[in-house]
Amino acid sequence: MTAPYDATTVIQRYDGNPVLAAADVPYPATLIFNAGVEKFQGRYVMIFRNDYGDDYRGRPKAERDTNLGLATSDDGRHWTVDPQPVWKVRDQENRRVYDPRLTVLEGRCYICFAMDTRHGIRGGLAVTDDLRHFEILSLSAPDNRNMVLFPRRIRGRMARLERPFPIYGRGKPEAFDIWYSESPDGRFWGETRLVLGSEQVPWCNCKIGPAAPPVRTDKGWLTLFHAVSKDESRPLRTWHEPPWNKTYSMGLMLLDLDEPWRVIGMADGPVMVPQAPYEMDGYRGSVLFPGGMILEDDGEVKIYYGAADTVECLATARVEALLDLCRPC
Ligand code: BMA
Repeated sequence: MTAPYDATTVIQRYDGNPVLAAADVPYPATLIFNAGVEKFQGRYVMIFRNDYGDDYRGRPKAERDTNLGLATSDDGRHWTVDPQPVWKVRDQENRRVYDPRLTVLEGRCYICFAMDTRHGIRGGLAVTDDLRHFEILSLSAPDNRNMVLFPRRIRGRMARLERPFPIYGRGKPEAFDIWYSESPDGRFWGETRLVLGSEQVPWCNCKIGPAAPPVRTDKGWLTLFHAVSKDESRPLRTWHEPPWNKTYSMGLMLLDLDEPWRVIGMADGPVMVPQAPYEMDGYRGSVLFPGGMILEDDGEVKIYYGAADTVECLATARVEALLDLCRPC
């Protein structure tokens, strides 16, 4: 699959990719990916997923585990990892917390995450003031994940995008969609509405899901999403079994500022597809999984993404160019 226009002129990969990999982490680490990134308390902060305890190269599974680590940076490119992981959940019911997304709202740092439990996958929201202690505000009913919180209230309420997985009701497997909900306090969620159905993304044949928390511009909420195409006749490079055949690309849409469940613009095709060696080859090759987007004062947009479920990368673009890609709809 290729982009129908030269997306490489709009979004540029950072020459120093990956920005974070297992070798940069001072505790047991194997796969470092799917990070949330924000500017908080005067610096860039990243909370990343670390899958460890095995080499993930297809041997019989050893003691696999997941924790979340913290990295900080002055320029968003060079990162220093804290000496210890900052969050891990493992008890009788809850198996792990992963895929964090960060949003600063009214001076506090919120973290959306997925939680694997014995009874399904739950999407959660927690808040932290020091990036080391996390107060869980809510956990959805299963199955739901890929939640992202808007950095401003909408109609006076907290607002999020989310991706439930309706396995019986959609008529074909993994036709999952992006939804919107609101909450007065981060604990109670409702007013749920459909934002984008996977069938509205003609260049993917499987599921879609929220990526980075939306970024506010004068024209609307600039919103990345991930979109998955599956081709069983084309096994992709992977370190794991069974054969892997899902390509994760980046889509881009514009949501209405006041009614963000309304899509007002959309890029015609993927704005970034896996191409670089570190995106094609890894635990699950051909995966781009964006989790952070920062709009700088000078109009540069930094996009942070997990590549091949193995490393964390950076790409940049101009905000005007991204907005131009979003055709009115
Ligand atoms: C999704 C999640 C992500 C992962 C992606 C690609 O379903 O599990 O954590 O990055 O698949 O493997």
